[in-house]
Amino acid sequence: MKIEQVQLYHLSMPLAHPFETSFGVESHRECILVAARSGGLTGWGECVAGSRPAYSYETVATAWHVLRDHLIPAVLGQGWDSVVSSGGRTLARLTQWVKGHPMAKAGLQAAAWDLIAQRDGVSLAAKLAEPYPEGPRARVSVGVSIGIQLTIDETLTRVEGFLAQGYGRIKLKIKPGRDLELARAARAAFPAVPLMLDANSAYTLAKASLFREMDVLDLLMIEQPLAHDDIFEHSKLQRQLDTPICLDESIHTPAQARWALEIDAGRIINVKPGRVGGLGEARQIHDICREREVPVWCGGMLETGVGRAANLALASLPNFALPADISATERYWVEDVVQDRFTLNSEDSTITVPSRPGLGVTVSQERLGRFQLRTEAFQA
Ligand code: OSB
Ligand code: MG
Repeated sequence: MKIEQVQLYHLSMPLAHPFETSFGVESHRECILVAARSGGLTGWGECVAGSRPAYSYETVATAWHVLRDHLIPAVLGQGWDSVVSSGGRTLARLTQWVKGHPMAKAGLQAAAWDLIAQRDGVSLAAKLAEPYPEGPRARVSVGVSIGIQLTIDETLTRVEGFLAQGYGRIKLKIKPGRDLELARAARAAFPAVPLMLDANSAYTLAKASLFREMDVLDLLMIEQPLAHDDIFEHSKLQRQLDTPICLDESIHTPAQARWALEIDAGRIINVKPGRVGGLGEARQIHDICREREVPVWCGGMLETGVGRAANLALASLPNFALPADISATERYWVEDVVQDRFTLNSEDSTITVPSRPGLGVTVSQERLGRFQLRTEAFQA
């Protein structure tokens, strides 16, 4: 396979509801879509870097630069047989010299996965599941991630709304000053609901007692309580808690996943292809955790339908054992950039994995035109 042309689209899309985390509020989501052309096929990938370096150091601007000046020139016109591993010439080998910038790499790699699945006439889920005899799941168990609201009551009202829609797992964002009281109120209002918190790295180990007080609330997990680049202090905190810590921001490579598990820095890993450099690396982390009987789940970055379809394919693999942050289209977008809309199967809190060849969604050229801030094409 040879990529003959790559086109980048910098998009800004209005969110259906503003999303607040411990690092700020977003009313629009910026991202880059990557279209890779080969032999009459077009593969699509989403680069989830946003407008500000708050979740990670990458932004649309850094990712655009790294894609345009380094990653795309490295792959254009070069032959490859698979995206990762399986011997032969891999696409990953062409870009592995680039240090860091996982979101930029993951966007390009996702487009390549779509191409190869289309070429073979199989769904992306089936392509990613090739190493596993049991194959991909047809439906993925999902939950919803609720941003910080103005008041605790408002949060509870939103939880109630999502439960009524059929979501079976609720994640609440917390920040200093909006944490223990919120968690207690949510547990009191919804005693039996699978509930978890995400701190997005807003605390230090000095706040360990706060998390110890949460231990009685029967939380599914506490996601990324401490610094974005830490595993050492997470291991000190995990030692003091029964509630599993889930690592998000801290895990960028399969090696880091191994190190974190080895020192018990957490007992669950949130896998996001963008954070770890691609679907191939995400699958490797899945495998590392599976060997150690550590469950993983697929996180979200408020993706468009392009990234959402890829995440559903990833989350269909066997060790994605906990509900994903992959909610229905309407939770994010009034209008998505793809024509397809993902809906919740409310009877079992799942979303059906696309089964058409490749990603299984169709990008709307009209909406692409309307949401794009800029576009640039690169030829071999
Ligand atoms: O920490 O998981 C996170 C969104 C943007 C950046 C970071 C995170 C999130 C979410 C939203 O929690 C998950 C989703 O896409 O539904
Ligand atoms: Mg998180």
